[in-house]
Amino acid sequence: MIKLYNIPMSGNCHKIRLMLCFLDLDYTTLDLDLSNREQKSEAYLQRNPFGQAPLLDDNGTIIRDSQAILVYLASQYGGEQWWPKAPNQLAEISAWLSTAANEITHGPALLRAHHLFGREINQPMALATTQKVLNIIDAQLSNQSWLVSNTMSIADIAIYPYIALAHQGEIDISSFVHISTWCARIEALHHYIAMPGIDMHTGEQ
Ligand SMILES: N[C@@H](CCC(=O)N[C@@H](CS)C(=O)NCC(=O)O)C(=O)O
Repeated sequence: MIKLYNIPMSGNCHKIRLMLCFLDLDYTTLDLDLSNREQKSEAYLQRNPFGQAPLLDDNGTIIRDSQAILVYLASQYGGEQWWPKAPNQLAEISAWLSTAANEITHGPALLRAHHLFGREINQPMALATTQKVLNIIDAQLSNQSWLVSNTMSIADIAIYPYIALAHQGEIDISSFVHISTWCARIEALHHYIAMPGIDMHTGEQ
């Protein structure tokens, strides 16, 4: 059985919870006890030296990092819909995974960490990063339903959670119509699951 080392309030972990559900895979979540710093315990650091979640254990195959786990699940279990063969599509998906790890992490995810968990951040820089990445994503979605090609991919899953949680970082995405519609499109999918803090979006899909 697939085991997901998990933090319930983590958008990075939610990417993996979503992917496992979309693939309809059996899995179990092991919630880390943050109050006892379980993520920094010797036993956990042996699995992930970075001391972070998500971490996937697929019958002994251990993968850290949300983007890497999405790649693993898509290529191992997803078939061509989730892991296309075309090099240009794979490159485009990789570019969005990088955006998730960079601009999304240093923009909306950081603002949420500040407003929800009190993390010290450079707010003007996080706000500027957020505005820029939201503009780019909204433009990308203005004439296509999904971030890459004409079908949902792990690019969408990697970008979605911290956008849907952006209001917890005091960012209002309602003026980004294409993003709001894309969120609603994802939330309408069979097997979609929410997490605390995600309010379902409305919009024509
Ligand atoms: N690049 C990593 C970042 C993971 C990460 O930042 N995890 C946070 C939760 S969202 C964490 O484990 N925080 C606990 C800690 O760092 O002690 C990924 O995408 O998985």
